[in-house]
Amino acid sequence: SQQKSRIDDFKALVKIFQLCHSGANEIGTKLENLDDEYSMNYDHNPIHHMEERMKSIGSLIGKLDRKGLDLTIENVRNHIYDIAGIRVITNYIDDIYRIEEALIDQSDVTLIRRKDYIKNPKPSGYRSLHIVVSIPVFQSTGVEDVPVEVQIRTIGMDMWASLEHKLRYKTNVDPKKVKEHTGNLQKYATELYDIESRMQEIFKDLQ
Ligand code: 0O2
Repeated sequence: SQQKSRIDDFKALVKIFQLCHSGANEIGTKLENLDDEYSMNYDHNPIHHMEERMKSIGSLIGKLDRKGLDLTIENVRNHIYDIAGIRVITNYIDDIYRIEEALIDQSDVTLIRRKDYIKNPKPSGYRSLHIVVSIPVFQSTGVEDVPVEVQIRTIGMDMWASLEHKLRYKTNVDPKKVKEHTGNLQKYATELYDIESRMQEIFKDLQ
């Protein structure tokens, strides 16, 4: 019946979330291990900290809607890669690419999508490296490959994105002020990038 098929779809969606969560755990462990190894071999921690999040159902529906798609298991499987997301905040700009390379070089990790908003910042000024990797998750019933989105950015890029996100989603701010803040934030994104590049040079010089 229709009721049964809806319950089956719901169960399948919960299963996708559980698999993606396990995938994020696997990737999170790999990233922690890479940071440990760097710290031991090079006396430097590329990772400042990490944040893990599962997409909310509201945000999932919103994304499908923006893509003109219904909430079906097929559409979630084929079009949504960020059910599980890990944000990696690095100390320096070079660390972003170091972490990316060391992660995708691992034999069980496959790069399935890459957007470099550092080389090509968004018009807002947003900078970050977004990669989607696929990782096998081993279960009692067999193995399944699942996607995990990894956003890698520096402390400065993260600080900027948090403030800009706040501005973007505040609805009770005077539109004139929003315009002014938006313009300033665009400028500050470039300035922060310059400062972080110069600080990296000092760090390299000291290493
Ligand atoms: P949530 O709920 O955390 O996901 P796609 O995956 O390409 O189909 P999209 O939305 O084009 O969809 O992906 P994009 O733009 O590569 O990455 C979306 C995420 O990047 C956002 O998550 C933000 O976390 C971040 N982001 C992208 N652009 C900006 C920006 O201009 N400013 C800020 N502060 N963050 C940005 P969601 O979808 O908002 O939320």
